[in-house]
Amino acid sequence: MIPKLPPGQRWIEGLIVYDIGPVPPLDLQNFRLRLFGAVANPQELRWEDLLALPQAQVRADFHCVEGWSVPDLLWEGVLGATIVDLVRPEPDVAWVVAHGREGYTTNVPFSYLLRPDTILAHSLNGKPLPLEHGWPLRLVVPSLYAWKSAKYLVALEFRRDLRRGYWEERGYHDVGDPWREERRR
Ligand SMILES: Nc1nc2c(c(=O)[nH]1)N[C@H]1C(S)=C(S)[C@@H](COP(=O)(O)O)O[C@H]1N2
Ligand SMILES: [Mo]
Repeated sequence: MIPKLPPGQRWIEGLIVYDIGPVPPLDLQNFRLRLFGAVANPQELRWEDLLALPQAQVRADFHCVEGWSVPDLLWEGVLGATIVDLVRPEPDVAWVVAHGREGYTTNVPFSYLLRPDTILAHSLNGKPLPLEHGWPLRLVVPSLYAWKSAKYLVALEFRRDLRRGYWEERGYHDVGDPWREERRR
């Protein structure tokens, strides 16, 4: 497979870490993933609940808005579509806000959560997620710029209206599709 590069991007070998601030420590026993908002069946999943859901693998390139792209990463976890089946969002849900445990947020169009390569990943290239890449769980949306792939994921909030996340409030695009170069709005 020849990887394809979105406009204005260049390939690099490995991920560059970006964090808005220090990340609180976590014991997996205390891990909870809250799935809440405009859904019929809200959830608070423990680590073992997450692992009991159908598991999937996704191979995808990763595109950062700063201009670098990393080819061919292998993520493993639970597909966004599996989460949607579980919580049954109301028909008019249009946005999902992903929350990181250090307070990071990002808004993702609901339709992108259903992409076949969108995954809540606990493993990268066959190993548990390294701490700096989001341990223990990360939302990975390969079809959007990397700031939409929230690390240290602790909640997904299903919304009818747009609530901007950390970078979106600072001028980054609400959708962020690298193929349309949606870097800023
Ligand atoms: N929780 C959280 N997720 C985050 C960020 C963050 O600061 N906190 N930074 C985002 C940005 S701006 C980028 S470019 C990618 C970087 O991913 P990496 O650190 O795994 O390379 O993570 C995104 N997800
Ligand atoms: Mo970024």
